Amino acid sequence: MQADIDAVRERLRDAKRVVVLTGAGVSAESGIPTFRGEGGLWRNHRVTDLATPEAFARNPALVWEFYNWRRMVISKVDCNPAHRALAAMEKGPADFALITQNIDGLHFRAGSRNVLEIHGNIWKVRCTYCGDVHLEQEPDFGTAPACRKCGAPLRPHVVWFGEGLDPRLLDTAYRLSASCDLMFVIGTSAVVQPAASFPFAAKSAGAFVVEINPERTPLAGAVDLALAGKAGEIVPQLVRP
Ligand code: BJW
Ligand code: ZN
Repeated sequence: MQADIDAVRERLRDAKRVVVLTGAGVSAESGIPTFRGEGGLWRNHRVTDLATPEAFARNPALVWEFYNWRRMVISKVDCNPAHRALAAMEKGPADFALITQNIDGLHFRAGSRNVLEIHGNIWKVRCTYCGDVHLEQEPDFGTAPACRKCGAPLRPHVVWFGEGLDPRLLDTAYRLSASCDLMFVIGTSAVVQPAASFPFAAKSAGAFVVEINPERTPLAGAVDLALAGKAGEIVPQLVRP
């Protein structure tokens, strides 16, 4: 493992364009449950069953309760060594971009700046009618919040299953992936599209792709190097002086 880490440190030193793709595993060590691991249940609902437009149409109050609970959890945790190490990586000599599937905002809190939140942000809400988006930092947002502009129901500004990603963000994410020379894929089960295809875009364009995850994922056979371990333990070793 140490030899692999040293080799990656060397690649990082020489890289011109670095892209990092993160998932829920990066926030796991902050105490935020992942989607598909243990803790991927809320009141006996699979979390992934609540993150859908159908669930919101059926029972918006339940979906809001679920998001209020998550906002509460996130408001009480702190970023961890992996978030901080990625913020440090951005300060290195290479062009750097972080594409995250996480909606918790912890990369920003840790100091990362060039961040694409492709699945949205839990601290933003959007009007279901006029589309107005604004920040709402109070964790408990009630179960039937209404738009201040038009009175229509508000929803979390996140991307649910079956919904399209913001086309501009998606385009930027593909462009970055296909033009980097080093990509890190950290803490994602790599099963949710289109994010799971970014590492393939990077690979096809000739990038060296490193995965960091304690579990084997469907990507493992396709990446150049899979580092088996926790993000909070491995990423800081890549950036320490
Ligand atoms: C650690 C660790 C530690 C633990 N250190 N690691 C093509 C093929 C097949 C299906 C599709 C396809 N295209 C689209 C689909 C359908 C669907 C999809 O991909 N389904 C698959 C599940 C089969 N995709 C979509 O619906 C997407 N929409 C789309 O493509 O639209 C097309 C369209 C175009 C035009 C019009 C209409 C439609 C949207 C996907 C949105 C996903 N949304 C969610 C919810 C966000 C809001 C919220 O959080 O509430 O995003 S679902 C959930 O999964 C969340 C996550 O961002 C996402 C990914 O999960 P992630 O981050 O990988 O977490 P886990 O839990 O799965 O994995 C954690 C990992 O961490 C594990 O591997 C652990 O081992 C590891 N780990 N501790 C490092 N300490
Ligand atoms: Zn409105």
